[in-house]
Amino acid sequence: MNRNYSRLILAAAAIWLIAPSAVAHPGAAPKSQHPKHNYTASGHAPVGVMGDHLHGDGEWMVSYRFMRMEMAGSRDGTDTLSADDIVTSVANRFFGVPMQPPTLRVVPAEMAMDMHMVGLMYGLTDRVTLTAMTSFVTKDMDHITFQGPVGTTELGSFTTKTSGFGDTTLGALIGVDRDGADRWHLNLAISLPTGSIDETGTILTPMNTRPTVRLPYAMQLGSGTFDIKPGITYLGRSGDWSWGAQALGTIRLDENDEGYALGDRIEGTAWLAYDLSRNLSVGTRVKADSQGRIDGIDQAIIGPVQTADPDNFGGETAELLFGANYLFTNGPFAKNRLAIEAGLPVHRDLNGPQLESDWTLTLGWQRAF
Ligand SMILES: [Cu+2]
Repeated sequence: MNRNYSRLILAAAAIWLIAPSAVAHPGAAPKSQHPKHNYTASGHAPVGVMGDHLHGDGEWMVSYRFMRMEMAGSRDGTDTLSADDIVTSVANRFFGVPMQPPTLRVVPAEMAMDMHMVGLMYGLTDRVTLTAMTSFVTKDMDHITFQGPVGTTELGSFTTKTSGFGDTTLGALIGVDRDGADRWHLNLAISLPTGSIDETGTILTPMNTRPTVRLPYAMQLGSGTFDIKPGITYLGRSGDWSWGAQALGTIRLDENDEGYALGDRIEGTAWLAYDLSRNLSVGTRVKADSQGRIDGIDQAIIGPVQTADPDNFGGETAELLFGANYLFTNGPFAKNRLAIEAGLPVHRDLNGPQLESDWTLTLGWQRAF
């Protein structure tokens, strides 16, 4: 963590701590000006979209999202690679370092990632909503180790596991055009490196030893860098139909303490939803994601495995998702929202070899006050 950025944290924290009390709320300000879209299930985008809606002056929202992603099998570009392909044909970038074989010898087979995300939103004014989000992440990766420096004889398998807090995002949504059927806002956020980047685990080497080492990039919990996340969001509505689109970037401001920065990223998404009732909407969404390779290298991450090579990171993916939103409007659960969204990959062009995603699932709960 670069100390020069401690001011950024302080500034962001100050906005959060001071700004709400600095804005006058004479008495209990009426919230009747909130347009109808805040009070239908489709007033919020599919639950996988972040920073999709503004809140009215003085309104709070807390949210919890659970996201699971599962990956299995490897791919380089758009071609799938078997474990045998990898250990016979993919060069080990660390060959030449003592004990490092010429080709890869350890192959990731599967990975599961769970993220528990807790978010807070606050309507500073009708035009500006502050956002904060942090997460708790669990990662599990299963590997196969092949015996010795060459050949396709399997020696055994092992699993590495990490868990802890991920990075934390503080930001603001700024309404540009908030009236009428078409609405626009800007997304501005910074990501703070609260997630660990020096997690370790015990591995099985091709020489049948079991050392504890720093785990590869994909098993770390945070980026280790301060990132800025600029974006723009569009929302439209006509009758029972609503739609929207969002573009969001992640720009790493520096390299982290271990000497690298994850690739910059741009994500674009567009969705369409239909109101079955005021309480229930169903929707579909496409999401495209492009991320660069890792810039730099962590000298402590080394091994005959694809995940230890910073060039095997990022790529282009597209996903097709389906989901539903439910809004309680009456009774003791009024103002609570529940949502689900599941996605399948439709395009994966990876800087590989890299594990490829199989599916994602997001469940969410939101409550406004
Ligand atoms: Cu909200």
